[in-house]
Amino acid sequence: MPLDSPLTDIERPDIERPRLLSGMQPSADSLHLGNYIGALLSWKALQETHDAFFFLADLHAITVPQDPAELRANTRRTMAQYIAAGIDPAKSTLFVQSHVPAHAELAWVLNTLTGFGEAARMTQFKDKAAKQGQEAASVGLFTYPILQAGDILLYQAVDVPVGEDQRQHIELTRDLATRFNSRFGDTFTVPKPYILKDTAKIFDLQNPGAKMSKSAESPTGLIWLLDEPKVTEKKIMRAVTDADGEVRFDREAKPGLANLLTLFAILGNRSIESVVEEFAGGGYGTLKKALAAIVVETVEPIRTRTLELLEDPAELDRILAANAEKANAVAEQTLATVYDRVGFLPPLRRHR
Ligand code: ATP
Ligand code: LTN
Repeated sequence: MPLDSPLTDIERPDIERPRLLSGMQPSADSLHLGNYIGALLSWKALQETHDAFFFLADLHAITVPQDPAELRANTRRTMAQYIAAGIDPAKSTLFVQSHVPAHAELAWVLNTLTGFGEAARMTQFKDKAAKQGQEAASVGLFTYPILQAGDILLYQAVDVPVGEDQRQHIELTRDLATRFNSRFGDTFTVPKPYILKDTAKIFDLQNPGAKMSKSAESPTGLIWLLDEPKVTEKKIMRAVTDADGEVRFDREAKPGLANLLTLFAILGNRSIESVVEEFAGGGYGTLKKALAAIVVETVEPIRTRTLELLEDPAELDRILAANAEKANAVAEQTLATVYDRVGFLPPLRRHR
């Protein structure tokens, strides 16, 4: 560590409220029920116990082609859905990634510490590149996990709640943090993977072998948070089940029904056993009807609140600006330390 370093005061997370960070890409105009259950519900609970930072990963979104006007609109809409779903900008720091220039700046430094082979092992890149055709995939898509590592390390986050598919990116983040710390002196908190339980995984209503995902082939298997109640009801009533008609939980043999029971239990805040007990002996139709009512009860207030928030984009932008200021204050401090540690000459003044 440089002994003459003027920047040794690294902000460390408050142990009482560990620092937490997570984000999603604003790559659709509505979030779906899988995003709500797999991410937003747990984020909402975690903001009570953690010093939480949640952001919209717009820098990540452009790693695949985006229409500029749509990206801008989707970013506001997704942010409105975070707030409508209960992420409170007074409790959590809620911001847009591109409003904090340090993300791109730290990513550059981390790029120089990442081995080419190391990056090439990331399976999400392989999957996404295969979808587009290897030749069409951008270098940005290749370095996506390094940008993600920077997101996490800038805030000295301890906990990073993500789905199982992101585990490899968190491992890379840990490796890069450890590498930087041993080469340049203790700078980054090494984050812990905080993998959300697989029980929170929601499957496609038409294709229950696949997770509910915005890149699904058909929209009928997805419940969008911004769907009208009638549409939601219809999608649930038409959900694929099986022919034996017996209400019991069996993920392997009865994946469609298992998904409906999981949704019922999570949104109704009860155990799967109690749902099975209540509906055993009845047909799937009765279960679906009751489930549709619970889903609408959950989703409708989110839809209404989102539309309300979107009526006042200036207020939304004001919230984002205030939160970006909080995020920038933390991120700038880490970045300044990193720049110093790698040996950059201090600028007389930062140009923003
Ligand atoms: P894509 O189709 O581009 O992969 P997606 O709809 O699967 O998108 P992501 O943007 O990858 O969603 O994920 C955002 C967040 O939502 C992540 O935290 C992820 O774990 C969670 N999530 C996404 N789909 C589901 C699902 N079906 N069940 C539970 N959680 C989910
Ligand atoms: N890759 C993540 C989104 C994401 C993220 C992050 C999550 C970008 N940067 C930092 C946690 C921490 C995804 O696709 N779900």
